[in-house]
Amino acid sequence: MDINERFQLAKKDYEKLGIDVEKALEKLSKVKISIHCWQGDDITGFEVEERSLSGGIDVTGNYPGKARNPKELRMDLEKALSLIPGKHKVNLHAIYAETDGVAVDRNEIEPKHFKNWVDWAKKMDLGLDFNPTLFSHPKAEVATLSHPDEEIRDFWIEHCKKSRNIGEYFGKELGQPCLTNIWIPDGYKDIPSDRLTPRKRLKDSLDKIFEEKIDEKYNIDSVESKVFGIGLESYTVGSHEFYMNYAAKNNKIYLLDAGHFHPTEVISDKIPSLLLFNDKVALHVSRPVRWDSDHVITFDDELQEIAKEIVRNDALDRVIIGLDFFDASINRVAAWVLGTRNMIKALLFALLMPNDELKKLQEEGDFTKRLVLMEELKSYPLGDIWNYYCHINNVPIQDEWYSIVKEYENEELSKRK
Ligand code: RNT
Ligand code: ZN
Repeated sequence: MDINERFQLAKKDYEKLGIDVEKALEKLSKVKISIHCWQGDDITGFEVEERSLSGGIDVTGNYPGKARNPKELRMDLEKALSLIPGKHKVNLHAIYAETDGVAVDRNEIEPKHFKNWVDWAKKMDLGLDFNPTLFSHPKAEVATLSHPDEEIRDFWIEHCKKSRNIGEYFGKELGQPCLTNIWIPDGYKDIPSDRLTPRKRLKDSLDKIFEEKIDEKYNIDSVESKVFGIGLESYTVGSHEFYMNYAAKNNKIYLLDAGHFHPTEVISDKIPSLLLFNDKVALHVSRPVRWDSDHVITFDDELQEIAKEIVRNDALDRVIIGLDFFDASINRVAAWVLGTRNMIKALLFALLMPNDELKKLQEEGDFTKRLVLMEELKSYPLGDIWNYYCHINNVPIQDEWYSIVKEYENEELSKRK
């Protein structure tokens, strides 16, 4: 039986549950995932000065083939994108500026340093998102936007302002808004004697950063919270409550990273609450293993729950889905492809559920049938619908994409020293 025949049969199964499969695929095709560029080079970037990764995050592994320059990074992204169904966005960090060998400090970055990315995005029909980089820099050793020294704070405020202008440039050039996301590593290793003052300074810095009004047609802003980092175990200035309140009061988007909460706390449960009070919510979908380890996302329970909360609350256009994982112990192109395909597949899984029926069962108190249906759906022929979706989007089905990545590894990645 070929892909089409299997699709037709599978469709019948879902139709019995009242699901319109074609409509689900149509919806899925409109979803853009923001694919983070930093999986390709272990968050190294292209700055002229050699700087090691800081900020309490870590990339482990030394699988060969890490991208060493913009040309390689874009080439690797192109390979990954050719194996992922749909049209998406690429998420950049400020450290991916191209400055022609000239040292340009973070407070001096300009749109022109991202022209190559924009030209490439146009050629590839991609959107771009952006992040100021407030780590891996000598001025970020102690703190950034909450630093006690005003001069250092101003440096980082300027960096964030410049970043928003770059976001605006992306939006204008590419005809779709850029999400510019602020994450800072500020915090303390040990018990603080004052939790309020650094937060006051962060609040004040953010107010300054957002003073300039930028048309939301071009740039939208988000703020990302965290609970701890390596070396910052006891206190994080930009905590969950801090940013959730800041975003709500200032009309900014709150960004939930799946790895930034306590080990048994999940972001899926937070999505509906945020949707009730905000027009938009942003995500960094990641997979924490015992800590914020940023493993490649798998098709696990939490990924499915995240997708379900987006889909059944009809929020595919209100939840901005970004990915944030970085594994250097496996083929980096494979990591991108696998993680992004899993995200899309999880959305498809959620789209192929009788969500109205399931809600009704809960309202009626029929928890037995609710559980039965949710469990049985796990072995419905999702794979046949997924293969068909890949097929009509001209990308390989099942694990067939892997041999293409392997070939790319043999011919390209393995030759990088
Ligand atoms: C760090 C945050 C942040 C970074 C990227 C590189 O814990 O998740 O989003 O991963 O900005
Ligand atoms: Zn993140």
